[in-house]
Amino acid sequence: MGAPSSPRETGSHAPRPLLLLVCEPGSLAASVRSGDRDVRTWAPDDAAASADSFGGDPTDPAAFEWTRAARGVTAIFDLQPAERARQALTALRRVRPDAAVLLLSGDVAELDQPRDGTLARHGRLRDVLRLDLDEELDRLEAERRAYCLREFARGDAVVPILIHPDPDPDAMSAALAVATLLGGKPDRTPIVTTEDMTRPENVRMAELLRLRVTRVTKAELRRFDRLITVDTQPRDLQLDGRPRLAVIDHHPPEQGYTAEFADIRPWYGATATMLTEYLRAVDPDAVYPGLATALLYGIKTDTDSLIRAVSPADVAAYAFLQERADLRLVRRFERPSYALDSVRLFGRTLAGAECHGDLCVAWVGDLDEDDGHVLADLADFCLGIENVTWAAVAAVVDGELVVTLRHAGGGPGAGGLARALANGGGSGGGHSSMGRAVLSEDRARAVLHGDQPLGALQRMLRDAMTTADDAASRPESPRARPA
Ligand SMILES: [Mn+2]
Repeated sequence: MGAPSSPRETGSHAPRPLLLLVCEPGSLAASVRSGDRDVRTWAPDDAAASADSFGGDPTDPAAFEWTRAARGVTAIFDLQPAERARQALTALRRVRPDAAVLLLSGDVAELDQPRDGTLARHGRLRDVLRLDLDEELDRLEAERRAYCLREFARGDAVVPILIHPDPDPDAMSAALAVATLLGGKPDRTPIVTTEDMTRPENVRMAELLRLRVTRVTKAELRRFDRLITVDTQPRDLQLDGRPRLAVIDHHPPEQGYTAEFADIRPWYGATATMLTEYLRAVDPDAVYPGLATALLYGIKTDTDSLIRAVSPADVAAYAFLQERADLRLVRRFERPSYALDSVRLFGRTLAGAECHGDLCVAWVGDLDEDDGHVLADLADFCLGIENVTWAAVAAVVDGELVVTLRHAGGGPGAGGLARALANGGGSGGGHSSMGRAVLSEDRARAVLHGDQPLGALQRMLRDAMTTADDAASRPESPRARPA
């Protein structure tokens, strides 16, 4: 008998994870339904074969070979005797070490491996059908992920946790959660980044939570044997498969690396949500108030207070964290504390901003590298101007021309425009609503050679918008780091 049909697509999301039912004939397997998973039932004889079933000897890994490419695999085994169930468990894990497994075999004492994503339950399938199966399996899957991540980290004395440059609250809180999950020893699991934080509220959050984020170079990162990347995927880092990687992220999957452990869920609003699930599954008490506060703030900022790109999982994690978080501390993170010089710079820049139709362009002039966040704040503000759906704020930082973009609307948007701007020399990327382009020193000089930087910027942006529209029908190039 051949392999069953591949999991079907659900909307714009990735294929759904699989739920395998490996039960003795005559059980109630056919009556199992799952809201979140595609169910595939083991049918030992060809007569029962269908698109939703699979055959083969379940104690032989070959029977599970077809699940190798599935997004996620969870299994329920109800086989007699217990020894046979154990062999089936081993066979499945040979192909999918990440699979969570619920064992229903009668004599289970020797099968029970607490906290590794294997749950042995007394009873038979009909007993389990009375439970909220999806909830139970969700927890089991999170437990298995946590177990696999811990196994990965056991491989070395020091395993750094890498977050993206200029880290945001989602990245920092998720990294803190990973460190906590792995024992909470900063010397063993230091949190590292390649570029320091610039936004004042992020710096304040790190200070108030006494979070230590160490700046490292790419060369230093490559000296480690193992790395865990959180809220980011490691482009241009691995050489010949080194360092070995575990990747936890909610951005779309990227190419250019191989990971030994990968948990990538782009339909989640925040990586903090994913880590909240890990901790809830293995040790809810490990979510101490400071960590709960950080994770809640991470979800809040990445989802714009649960109104942007939010999933039911984000809402559930938020509700769990709210009971444990210090909400007064969150309000202290959010209270702005701008330097007086920055405020005067805001005033000068806004006074000179020009709006034509739906585009607002503002020119800051020379800007200190540490004040990079000023561009994002100004761009956010300019997008709030009447009739404006595109905002661009530019400055010269360290000789390079940095353009921060905002867009209200869909399509490739700000990220697409940033990529189009970068086409003539530089780097650019971002989401539909936020983008950022950095143009090389030569390019900056060529664009700004006159004494009318605003006019030059407007022309460059209009040209790039035309190119971006043309490119919109082509497949998207790999994303740059989050804006
Ligand atoms: Mn994030």
